[in-house]
Parts: sequence; structure tokens; C-alpha cells
Amino acid sequence: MNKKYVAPPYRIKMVEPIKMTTREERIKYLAEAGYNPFSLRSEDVYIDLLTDSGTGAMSHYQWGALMQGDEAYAGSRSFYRFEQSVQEITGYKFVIPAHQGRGAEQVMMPQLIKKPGQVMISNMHFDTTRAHVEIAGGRCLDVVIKECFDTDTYHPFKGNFDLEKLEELINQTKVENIAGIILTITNNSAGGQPVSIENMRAVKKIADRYGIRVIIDGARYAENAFFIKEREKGYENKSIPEIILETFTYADALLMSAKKDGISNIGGVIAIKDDYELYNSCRTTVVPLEGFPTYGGLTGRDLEALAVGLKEALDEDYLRHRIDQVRYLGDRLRDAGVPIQYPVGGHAVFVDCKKIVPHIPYHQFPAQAVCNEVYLEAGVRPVEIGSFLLGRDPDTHKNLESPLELMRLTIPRRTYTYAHLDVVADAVIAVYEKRESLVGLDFEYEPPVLRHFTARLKPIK
Ligand code: P70
Repeated sequence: MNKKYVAPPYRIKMVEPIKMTTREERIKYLAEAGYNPFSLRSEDVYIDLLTDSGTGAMSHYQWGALMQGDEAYAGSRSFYRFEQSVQEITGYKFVIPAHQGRGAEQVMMPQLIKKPGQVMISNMHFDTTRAHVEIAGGRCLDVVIKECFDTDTYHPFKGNFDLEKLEELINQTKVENIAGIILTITNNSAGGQPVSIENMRAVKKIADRYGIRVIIDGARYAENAFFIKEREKGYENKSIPEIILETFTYADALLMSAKKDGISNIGGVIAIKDDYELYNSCRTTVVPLEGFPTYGGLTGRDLEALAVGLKEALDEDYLRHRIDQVRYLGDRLRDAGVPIQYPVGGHAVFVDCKKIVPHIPYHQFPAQAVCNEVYLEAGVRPVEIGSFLLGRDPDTHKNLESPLELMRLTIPRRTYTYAHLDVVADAVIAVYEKRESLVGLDFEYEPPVLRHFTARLKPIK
């Protein structure tokens, strides 16, 4: 018989109390937050599933390493430890730290986009990546496989590139108008869905044929490797570090938010396989934007925590438990009939809100309405990944319609127990049962870029 849980390969040494609130209190807090959970105080949240970014629990090895931070402005010992971890994991030669993923993006994108209108092609751009491509004058195109949008049907690698579309696109757009290919692993926006080795290998082959650079957006590359081991033929007996090393052979550079698979509270990585020119231009650009190239916006102690955390994320027992927590929450919801992206990905359960509240149109943000109700129900804070996050077309300024309207229940690493996940499941199921009473939302204030972080909304009565 299958066991219900995969027990965690760690025990708890320190606890952080979290506050329980009443429904009346939560109604008040949400209204004050402009019906946008980003504006809630975390004190008023019981279980925080906004993100797995920077919210994981560090190990005592990481806390111990913090004490050894070398805070030298230049040439810090901590940088060299960090550099060594990144080099060992990726096999890449050049390493530059950044304060987080978007810091790495703002440094590299202008080096890749050489003239306005150049195109970046990805399986799916994450929103900050998209923003930095656009700020640098580029445009984004996504060519993920169509199975990704069919949330009901099993596919082992829903993050894969549609290879035919990719080639078609390269042929339509002249090669000189293509700035690069971004391989997002796992594919966050589609549900933390993995990309197979076979698919990455094929993407690289196509890219090489046309002389196009491939950049890995690798915020969750270790989780991607676990899925490859679990699901891809020929990889069952390979170790996670081996799979990761092979992964990085299919790209030329890495951009990474190290707040995810770096299991640290802050940090980003730029790593470049061997292209000295690209490295040198990034190293020059990082100085005015992030800081001197050996600290890149981080303290020495951050670099120490990262040097350790990046390695801990490769531990197979840890990954098995982590991904099982996500699977557990997904199974509970599916068993109750709640539509989710299936199979679940590596870091979150994505609930298909288009199916839950079909009476709310995309420009009234159906998934945001569901997120808000889940907060009211149990103090659980999810996040919307849909039309609210997608924003407006940079040229026409029209609200874009996201192919999926998702509520993401993001599981921080090593932080919550299966019992917390039961509270989450009960809350989502309760909201699902009263789905017909939910209403859409309209803007009270809309910021011009990355609007979802600071917008204020109001329910449409
Ligand atoms: C998340 C966070 C960040 C991210 C990413 C990929 C594939 C780059 C970045 C940028 C962002 C977020 C979203 C909703 C709520 C809170 C935070 N993803 N590429 O949770 O990295 O954040 O370090 O600048 O997923 O998915 P960074």
C-alpha cells in the first residue's frame, strides 16, 4: 500500500509562531489591502502561500555559514565559496552574484537585446523576465506545448517547448532579430511544470543550427532535475547533480533567482558557460546596477548561505519530500473535484479558476477573486497567476487575456507540515463549494508596470 506521506529528512530546531485571525478581522484586513493579498501584512496571514521565493527555512549549516561572511567590498572570501558552488553545479566558468533573479535579468537583458524590437523566445517567460526584456526594448514570444493549457490531462513534461513552433518562429523572424532563447525550468507560469532533457537537447540543437544563444532561467532547476529522474527514460539511475550538469550543457548562460532552489532568503546568480565577451559586459553592467562584481547587491553572509543552500537543494531525499508535499495538496484538491493543473509541478498547486468561476470574465480577474475568498476563509494567502499578473500589451495597452487563470498555492521549502496543507485544502474546498457567489474585481489604482504587486482593487457589486 502507498504511504500517505514522504516524511521529511529534517527535524525542527526553531519555531516561528503564526497568528490565527477571525473571519471578521480578515474581511477588514483584505479591504484595507485593496483586495490585493500582496498588500496584506504577513502578521495577518496564517499560512502564507504567496511564494516559495525567499520564504524557505535555512538549515543550521546555512545559519552557521552566515557567521563566516566576509564583508570585504572586493574579493570577499564568501564570493569565492559562492562561485565554487555555482561552478560545480553548472559546469560554467564565469559567475556573478546579483541581489535576486530580476537583478540578474536587468544586468543581462540589455547585453542580449541589441536593437529595439528584437525577440526573445521562451517556453514561457516569467513576468519579471518579460518586464526586463521589454524594458531593454525587446519583445517576448512563448512557444510552450499545447498540452500545457489542458490542465486536466496528464503529460510528464508540460513545460516543454513546442519544437515545431520554435523552428517556425525562427524562420518567420529573421535570425538577426532574435535576441535569444530562454529555457524556463521549471516552467513557473504554467504550474511549475518540468522540461525534459530530450526537449532541452532538441532546443539547443535548433539554437546552434541558427547561432542563437540559449539562456536558462533556472530558479527551480533542481526540482526540474528531480522530475527528469522520476519520469524520463534513461535517467532513473542518474544522480541529481549529474542530471543538472547535463541540463546546463544545453545552454550558454544561467539567470537564476537563488531565492528558490538556493534555499536562501535573498540572492541571484548570473553564470556564463565560456563566453568571455558576454561575461565582461555583464561584469561591467553589474557595477552601477547591483554592486561590485564580487558582491552584486548581496552581503558576504548572504553569499555564504547561498554557497551552502545551492548544494542542499540537490539532495534527493529533500527533493522527494518537497515535491511530495505539493503532490499531497494537489491530491486532496483533486479528490474533492477542485480543478487543478495536473500533474502538479515542483513548487505549487495551481488551481484552474477559469473552471471554478466561469461567470467572471478575464478582465475582472477570476483567479484573484478566488484567492481573496481563500484568504477570507482561513487566513491562507495564495497568489494570482493569470490576467491580473499578465498586465497590458506594451503597444496597445489593452488588458491581455491569459490562457490560464490560476490561483497558485505556493509551498515554501522546509517550512510547513502536512497538517498545514490540510488547512489549506479544507479552505480551498470550502470556497469551491460556494463558487457561484464569487464576484469579479475592478481597478481602484493600477500601476504602469508589474501592476499586480501594488494595485488596489474593488469587488464589482
Ligand atoms: C515566484 C517569484 C520569481 C522568478 C521566477 C522565474 C522562473 C525569475 C524570477 C524572478 C516571484 C513572485 C511571484 C508572485 C509572488 C511573489 C513573488 N518568481 N524567473 O514566486 O526572480 O523574484 O528573485 O527577482 O519564478 O514565482 P526574483
